[in-house]
Amino acid sequence: MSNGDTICAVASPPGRGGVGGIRLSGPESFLLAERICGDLPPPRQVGLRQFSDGDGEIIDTGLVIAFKAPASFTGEDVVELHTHGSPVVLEMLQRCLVEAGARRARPGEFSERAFINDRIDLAQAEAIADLIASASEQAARAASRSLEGALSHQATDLASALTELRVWIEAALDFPDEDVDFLADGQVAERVEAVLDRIESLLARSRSGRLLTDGIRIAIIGKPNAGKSSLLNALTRSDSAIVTEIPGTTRDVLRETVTIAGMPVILSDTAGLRETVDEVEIEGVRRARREMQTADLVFWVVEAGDTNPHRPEGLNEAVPCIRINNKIDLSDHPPGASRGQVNLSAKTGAGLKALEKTVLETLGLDGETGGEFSARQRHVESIEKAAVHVRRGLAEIRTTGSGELLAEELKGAADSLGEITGKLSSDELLGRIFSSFCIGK
Ligand SMILES: Nc1nc2c(ncn2[C@@H]2O[C@H](COP(=O)(O)OP(=O)(O)O)[C@@H](O)[C@H]2O)c(=O)[nH]1
Ligand SMILES: [Mg+2]
Repeated sequence: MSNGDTICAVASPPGRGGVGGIRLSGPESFLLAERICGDLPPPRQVGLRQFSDGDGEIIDTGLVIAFKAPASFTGEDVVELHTHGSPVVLEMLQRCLVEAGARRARPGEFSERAFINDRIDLAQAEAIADLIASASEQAARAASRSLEGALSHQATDLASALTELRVWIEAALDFPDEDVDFLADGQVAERVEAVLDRIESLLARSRSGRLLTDGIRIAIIGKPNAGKSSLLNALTRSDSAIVTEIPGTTRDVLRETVTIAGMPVILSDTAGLRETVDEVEIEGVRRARREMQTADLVFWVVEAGDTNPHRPEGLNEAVPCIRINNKIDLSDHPPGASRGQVNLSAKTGAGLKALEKTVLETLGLDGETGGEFSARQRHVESIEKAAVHVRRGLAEIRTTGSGELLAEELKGAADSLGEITGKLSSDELLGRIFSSFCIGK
């Protein structure tokens, strides 16, 4: 990761548009930009300039802004050139910059430099990518809050609390002659428990945040003819899935993206679960099972008249499941939700609103705290690891009374949380994260 050179990239999306942008970052940024547009306006002020190539021929007229290090996105000297949004103009200008000595940036290299120069931490850099990629309003708002540091601050606060606790315990171990043996008197366990509560709470909220970033994957499963495809169509307000009265119509997994109360949702309609000799259907059933095991949530669709349906085999205990009693227009069930079940009619639409509400409740995305900040699977795993360490430490102090082992686990937990902000991340992990960004970011 050399910080010495000056990088440039088109920062606007590919294709034509009203405005296009080129970004430069590094020690030579001002010099290189001056070659193209003459003198620069004072830092952070917009200047209208003509952009010319190496022979002095005008390519375009546009706006230029310079940012003096360290008060810039990357923490280095940065210049932004705002041109007309023509891919040809942008490429011509970029070629001039490269001929003058700039290097084309790798994907995510601007964010990487911002991270290296301590302008943002790793979770914030990821939030920029997630904000740009956000598929719904809630997801965008959540990513924006993570970019402001909502996740980072909580992870950092918890890591500090763990470290403080560890230092306190280590001090007690170093001075064993004190009157009170506080390691044995339950005080320590109480304090560790309090921190564990906070970790569990952050974990739950990060799981919700992860759903916003990746989209909530919901698998619709059930027996043939229960109305799975009809439900998909009702929720997407389309006729994407083929609906017939012939059992076994759906054979492959069909995915559709919708937003439910502002949340991005990826619905998958699957083949009805049944024993069959049809080779295509067997594969379809296999795919349906895989889908329900990897989903974030399962819609188990049954016919409302079916009073004692068999719970599908292989339903992963860890995946929450909402039982949907469909076709209530044919029975006398009232529409609505009760006890994790929802009565509805995919045909008339009665009860669909109650289903949407139940989805949010089941995933903890309702109310004030739902979707507080965006998160990634990587963050969820780090917090899970931290919780495992703390639980192990707690068991240690309760069974063996060992303060040393508890202190060790608390250190492990704080280190795991440190991975979120990148304070303690390997170069390999950093490389993987930044290279998944787009160029110019
Ligand atoms: N009356 C009524 N019929 C429905 C409802 N939902 C689905 N159906 C019918 O049930 C049959 C099977 O529906 P389909 O969506 O293909 O079921 P799948 O096999 O589970 O995908 C079709 O004839 C649908 O029109 C409903 O809510 N009410
Ligand atoms: Mg179907």
